[in-house]
Amino acid sequence: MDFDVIDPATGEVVEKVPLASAAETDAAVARAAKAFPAWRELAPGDRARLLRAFADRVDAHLEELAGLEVRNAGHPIGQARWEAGNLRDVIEYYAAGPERLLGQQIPVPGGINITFAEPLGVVGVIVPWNFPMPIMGWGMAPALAAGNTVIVKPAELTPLTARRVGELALEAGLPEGVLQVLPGAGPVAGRRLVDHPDVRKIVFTGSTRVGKEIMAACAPGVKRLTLELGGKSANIVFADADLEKAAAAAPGAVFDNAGQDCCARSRVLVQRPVYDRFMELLEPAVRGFTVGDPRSPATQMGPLISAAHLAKVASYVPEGSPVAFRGTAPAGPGHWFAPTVLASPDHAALPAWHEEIFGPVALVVPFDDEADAVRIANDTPYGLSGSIWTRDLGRGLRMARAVEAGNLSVNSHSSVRYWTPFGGFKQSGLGRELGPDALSAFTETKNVFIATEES
Ligand code: TXE
Repeated sequence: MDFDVIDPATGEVVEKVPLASAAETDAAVARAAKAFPAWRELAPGDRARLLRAFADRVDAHLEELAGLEVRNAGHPIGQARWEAGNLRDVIEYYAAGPERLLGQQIPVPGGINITFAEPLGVVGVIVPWNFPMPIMGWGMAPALAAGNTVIVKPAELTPLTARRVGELALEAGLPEGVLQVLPGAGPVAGRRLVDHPDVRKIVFTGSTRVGKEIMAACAPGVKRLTLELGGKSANIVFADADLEKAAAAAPGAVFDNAGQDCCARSRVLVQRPVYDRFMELLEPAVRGFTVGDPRSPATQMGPLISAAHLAKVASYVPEGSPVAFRGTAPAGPGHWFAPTVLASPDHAALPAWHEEIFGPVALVVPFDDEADAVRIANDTPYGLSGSIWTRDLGRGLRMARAVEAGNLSVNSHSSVRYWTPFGGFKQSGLGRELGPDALSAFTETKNVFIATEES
């Protein structure tokens, strides 16, 4: 079966991409299992060299990959370049892994005790459509570095960059079967990877609903699993903050990537004494957010990924919604939705307050003090990111410790740096990606004891 890949900015079909059947998925797993022993046994320096060559190959094709993502996902070109660069950086970062994957020698009585970091085998990486290149890299690169073979299943809507990256890996010299990219439907190819007994680990980024299904499906085989799921993060602005900075950063914190970001700070909490002033500063920043042609370097926000997703986002802002102000967006064709800020004393009654919208919609609410802000911020099943704006460093740290989320920033809205761990509390996920520890998420620790006492 073929899938129509659509340019979200125009609604036009870019290409028809064949989707893998369950049998084709099984064949890919067989190829990955066959490639595993040699990849695992490769001298660490050689594995590192191949990964560096892979990163170089991506680097040489950054502009091509960014352009492909503009067409496939509607991302503004500046953002798409960052995404391709992030993929290269992540591969390069983990290319240092093979030579640094160390075991331990632990002193024990009666002998010598050694631990080994053993690769798992075949790893399935199931990728969503919101950041196709970075998220592919975060799963694939440490898995390969640790000596596993990998099958990447991109989202149905966004297979184009992943497919090209798979070709670049082969051009860089990665042996056949070490990295395969398998465009396919979630319930067919994705589910087959999850159920296949020879796939030893699944890395999944996507909706909480499918994440829970996958977690249940992994249980019978006790399959290893990393999950990156949804979010409903808070952006907490205290009265003592640099309000100009906080208000200037707030639109990007939720409207970047058209809000299709699991870290989007879609709940903006503002301390009561500065609430009105903050709204005065926020309004021009939202109205001035540049929405339009993703090919223009000046564009800050592109279209939503699909017509179905546009309908879902729009359903959170029905007629009569408490819209404080909105930005602008092209009328169409394409899947456009203007940046929207809601404000209501009855915010808790709105689905937009509780559910992940995954679109450019923010809700602003006042709070009284630290305890109030913590209570509101933590009143969600999610726990991925959040920001705290204050000039009081003690308060910043107190709040960062009290908010139940995996990635907090103080006086900033950045969440992702590939050198540091990324992942969620509560229903936002399981395990961590990126940073030095992600390598060990792709190994089993084996303990070996050698008796040395004479019998
Ligand atoms: O995600 P799905 P969708 C959230 C966001 C969004 C909503 C729905 O709120 O609006 O999820 O997005 C594959 N077995 N996030 O429907 O369905 C699928 O093919 C195995 C947050 O696109 O979860 C794709 O490759 N795999 C999120 C991937 O899972 C399955 C990013 C994600 O698709 C499968 C994306 C199955 N049964 C959406 N069903 C984040 N954390 O950033 C689907 N897939």
